Amino acid sequence: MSVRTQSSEPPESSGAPHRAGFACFVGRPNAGKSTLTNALVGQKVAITANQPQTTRHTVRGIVHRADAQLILVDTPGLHKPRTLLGERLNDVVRTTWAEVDVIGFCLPANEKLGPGDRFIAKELASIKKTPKIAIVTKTDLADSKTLAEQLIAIDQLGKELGFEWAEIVPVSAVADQQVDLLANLLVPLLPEGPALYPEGDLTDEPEQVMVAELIREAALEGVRDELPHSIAVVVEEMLPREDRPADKPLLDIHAFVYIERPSQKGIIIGPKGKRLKEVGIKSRKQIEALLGTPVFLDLHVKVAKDWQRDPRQLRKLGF
Ligand SMILES: Nc1nc2c(ncn2[C@@H]2O[C@H](COP(=O)(O)OP(=O)(O)OP(=O)(O)O)[C@@H](O)[C@H]2O)c(=O)[nH]1
Ligand SMILES: [Mg+2]
Repeated sequence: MSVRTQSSEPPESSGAPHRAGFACFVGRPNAGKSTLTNALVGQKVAITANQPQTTRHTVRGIVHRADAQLILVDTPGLHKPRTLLGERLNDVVRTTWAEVDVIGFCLPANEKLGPGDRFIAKELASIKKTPKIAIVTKTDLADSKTLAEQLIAIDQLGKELGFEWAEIVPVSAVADQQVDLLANLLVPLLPEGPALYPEGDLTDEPEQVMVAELIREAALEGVRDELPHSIAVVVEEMLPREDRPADKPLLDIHAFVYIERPSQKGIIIGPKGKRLKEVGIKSRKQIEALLGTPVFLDLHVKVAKDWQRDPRQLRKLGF
């Protein structure tokens, strides 16, 4: 077993061929895939939340280095689907595996391997040609004994399924431990080639989608049970306000927060609209930081009955 625990040398700036390619992060919901993607990119390109199934589509984050361009494909957590949306998300993940140069399987350090992890590992075993790195996430939440046991269990899991991990890397995205090392280990597994995205692009997410995601992230905070899954956000319009002087621009953003049942409306809006207002303030700040312009955010709540199970509604919401 080779476990990486030391920082490796920074990449040589000359001599080595330039590499460019794709690495995807897979794992159970809530394993820390999106947080790790953001840490590697150095900016928030994917929203995160302390709830399973936060990510609902693949998000590409781009890491630019002198020696390589590493494109990270953050995928929705793989899980047992209970709705049509869940099935769609799993399909997205499996399609992605076939297209990437290396797969990073994320397993939290502070949770024992479970049936969900084994299920994913088994599927990974069938993808023979693609190198697989096991990434032990959230190491700041585990003591050294727990971490050591986890590393052994993961090594064992590979052996049981008849393959060897290309690497096993413990990281903490939150404490910024070994995140650079992970990048250094992923890069050599990419094919040689020129950059695939323009310098400076950190993601290929359209602005409108990023804005909707930031609103959804704010709306997810503090909601429980089934409600997180019921929330979807669509930005209908983003338009610069007319009649504004050039040095005082304002961007009008009109967005809808969708829920599945009328009974959920009260929770999202809160007493006297307090909660929705907070969601608006919080996400507006993030949107302004992202777009670099003052924003007027107009948020409305709408019911899209049982949208997670309805093919027509799913299409309307972009799935
Ligand atoms: N302490 C600690 N928490 C982390 C770390 N990485 C992620 N988390 C937390 O774990 C939770 C889930 O993180 P996400 O990045 O949203 O997980 P995910 O795997 O993308 O989840 P899905 O999109 O639902 O599949 C969030 O509350 C994160 O803040 C870490 O390195 N340390
Ligand atoms: Mg995610």
